[in-house]
Amino acid sequence: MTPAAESGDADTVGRMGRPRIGIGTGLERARWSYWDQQAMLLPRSYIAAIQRAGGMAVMLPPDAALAEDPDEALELLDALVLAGGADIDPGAYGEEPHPETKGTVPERDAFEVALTRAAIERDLPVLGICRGMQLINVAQGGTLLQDLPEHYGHHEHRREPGTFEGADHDVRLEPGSLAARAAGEELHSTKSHHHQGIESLGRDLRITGWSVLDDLPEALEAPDRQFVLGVQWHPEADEKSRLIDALVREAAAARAR
Ligand SMILES: [Mn+2]
Repeated sequence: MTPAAESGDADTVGRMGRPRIGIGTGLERARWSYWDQQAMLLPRSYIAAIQRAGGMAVMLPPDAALAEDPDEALELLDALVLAGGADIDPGAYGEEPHPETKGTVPERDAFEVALTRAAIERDLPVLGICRGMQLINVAQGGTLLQDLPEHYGHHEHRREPGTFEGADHDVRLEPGSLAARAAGEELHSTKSHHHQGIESLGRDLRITGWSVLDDLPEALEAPDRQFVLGVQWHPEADEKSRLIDALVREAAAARAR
């Protein structure tokens, strides 16, 4: 962490405005008021966590033109968050869907893969959460395990669909890694809700966190970048987590440079 990131945040924000944190939205059928339609959506917890950390959240819906030219959006941003959500279409890593791989949205996948590759290329700070960590791996040519319960014979990474209840296993973080520095500790409790995970690792990435349950990769990062981090758990759902604050601080420092 640079000194600029730790001190003078208020001055920096006053001069520069809040750091702009882009976050890819889901594309899902949703119901509200009288309506039942396709919607671009995110749980409020992601937006609230970015705002609490001092960032301005900029929602990025799937956009075919941006998938062609991601820099048009990235030029406006100081960091990129890849949120949780639907399983990634296994076609994106050259595999057939497992029966438990459901609700895929290839339009969102293609958009976010393009954004992620371009963000890593220009060394924009990136935080991938759950699906977002898997997406960083796929964007870099890695593959996913499509159904952890089949592979490991347990449901500890997602006890009950739709809640984090009971799935709060710990992860071990590599001492000195970005994951450990951002979390502020090397044994970290998590809010977990996933049934897929990393299989083969993508280019220029390193695994720096593992589940204490089964050694499943739970954090990955790009060691030759300032801040490219993926975590398999949900910091936005955990008031104690410092990960999103770390991203926003990094974005503020990058903005001030
Ligand atoms: Mn897990």
